[in-house]
Amino acid sequence: DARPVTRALISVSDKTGLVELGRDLAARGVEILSTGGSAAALRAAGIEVRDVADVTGSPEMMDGRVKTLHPRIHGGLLALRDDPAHMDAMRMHDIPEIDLLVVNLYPFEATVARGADYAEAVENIDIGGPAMIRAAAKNHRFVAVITDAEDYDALRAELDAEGGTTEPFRRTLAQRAFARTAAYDAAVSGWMARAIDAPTPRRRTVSARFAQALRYGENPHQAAAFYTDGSDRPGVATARQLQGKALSYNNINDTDAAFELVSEFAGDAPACVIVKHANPCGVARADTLAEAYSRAFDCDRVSAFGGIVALNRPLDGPTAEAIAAIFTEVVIAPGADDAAQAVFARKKNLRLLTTDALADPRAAGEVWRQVSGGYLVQDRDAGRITRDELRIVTARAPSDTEIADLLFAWTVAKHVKSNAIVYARAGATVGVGAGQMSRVDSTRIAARKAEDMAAALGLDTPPTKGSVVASDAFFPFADGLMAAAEAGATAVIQPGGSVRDDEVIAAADAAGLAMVFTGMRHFRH
Ligand code: 93A
Repeated sequence: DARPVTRALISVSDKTGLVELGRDLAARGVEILSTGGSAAALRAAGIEVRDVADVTGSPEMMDGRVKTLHPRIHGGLLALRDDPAHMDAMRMHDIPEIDLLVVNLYPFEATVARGADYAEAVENIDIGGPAMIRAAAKNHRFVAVITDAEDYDALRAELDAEGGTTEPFRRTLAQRAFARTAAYDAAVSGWMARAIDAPTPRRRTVSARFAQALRYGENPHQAAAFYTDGSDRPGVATARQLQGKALSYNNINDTDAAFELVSEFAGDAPACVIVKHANPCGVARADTLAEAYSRAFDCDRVSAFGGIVALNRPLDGPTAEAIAAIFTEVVIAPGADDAAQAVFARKKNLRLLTTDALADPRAAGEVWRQVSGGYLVQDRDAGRITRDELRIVTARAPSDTEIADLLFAWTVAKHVKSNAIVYARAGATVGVGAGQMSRVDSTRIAARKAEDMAAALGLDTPPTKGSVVASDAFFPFADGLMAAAEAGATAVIQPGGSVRDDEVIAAADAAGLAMVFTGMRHFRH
């Protein structure tokens, strides 16, 4: 059976919905205790409030650092109502029972996100709020605790239906409350790890905030949800969805892969990435965005069906027309002009996401992955190779055109699941081999897909003729390299570093290939 709410303590930084809630509680005859700013906002709306300072007999002090940290408050939250000794203590020390606590914390995450300095971030670490939240949540047998303005409606519904708060309701709220204080402290320790430049792997917990429930996970029998980490990195988590159905689990994963890759081409010519199952099946840059899309599409038209498209500049009308001509799941771009939005408006299901900018591929960050019984954490692969860093290892040096294509193919290969082989020509991929257990298989698959496309497009030579090839890790034997040469590649980019490099270089020289070593590997599993 429900416990009535006679007294509530309200102390909120985010004042959304505060006045409505206060009015509603006052109308139900609830006595409201409140702290400085919250009390002022309620009073300004004509709602009767008692100051916490009046209860404690002690003023708010030290710039508000000490306002609710007092036995008259914590006693009122923690006392067991069915324990006579606790009730005696309450009477003896003049402690009022608090039945409902409404607190949301100093906006630490938002303060850090807008780039506040160290001292300001520290000042925004809430102490009294989490202490009260944890006290009320511990004592959920008697006390209800609300930590998010989004739960005010649920509280009103509960009070309407039950005339008070029921134990299952209070338990749900208590669980949420502990989730909130845990995420809050994780955000604080994560910020500090960055601020003091703690070495990786950093000793901290992950700060994940529930963002939305998803219809299902990778498969329909798996329940799923999306959590955000509070970072302001442009991408799928921070994008605006302008139209289309809700994103699915796989959509989010694939859109992330597409956007991270296209962001490598910031400041470059118009570029387009098409992703299927987290691997690019076509990447191109060209004079116009529409042409980049069309060339990316021509890499593998079969796989591009139902794909995710990412662009490195705002979506325009002609590109939108071309994309809308086939079934596409998601389009993500740093903006979309009116003409493009008008085209997509005819495709109700097509999801269109826009970001404020591209992601910075060089920015530091962490990547987490779960294994049974634990998590692996590593720095994001922010490695990039410039032309000057390439080491030419063959008798023939690559031409300028080959160099440009080699760097392009290398960038794409970084975003292809290992073993990754990418053929490219004139700024577009022409064959992608992904995720094979042997490098030579990836090499052959990429070439075969290129042949299939040539047949479908009615070309007499496969587009790998005269292409360049990138390999995300070294060729352990000459066989993979020879397979690429047979497919028609004329130049090769790879990390080097195999014990058989000499053999591989000799095979390249014998086939007249130009080859460069990057000295950097891009495994992606
Ligand atoms: O500085 S605190 O850590 N010390 C406290 O005793 C305390 N009590 C509540 N911060 C404290 N609060 C926080 O103040 C609450 O968590 C809430 O975020 C904020 C509400 O302040 P006001 O009502 O003055 O706007």
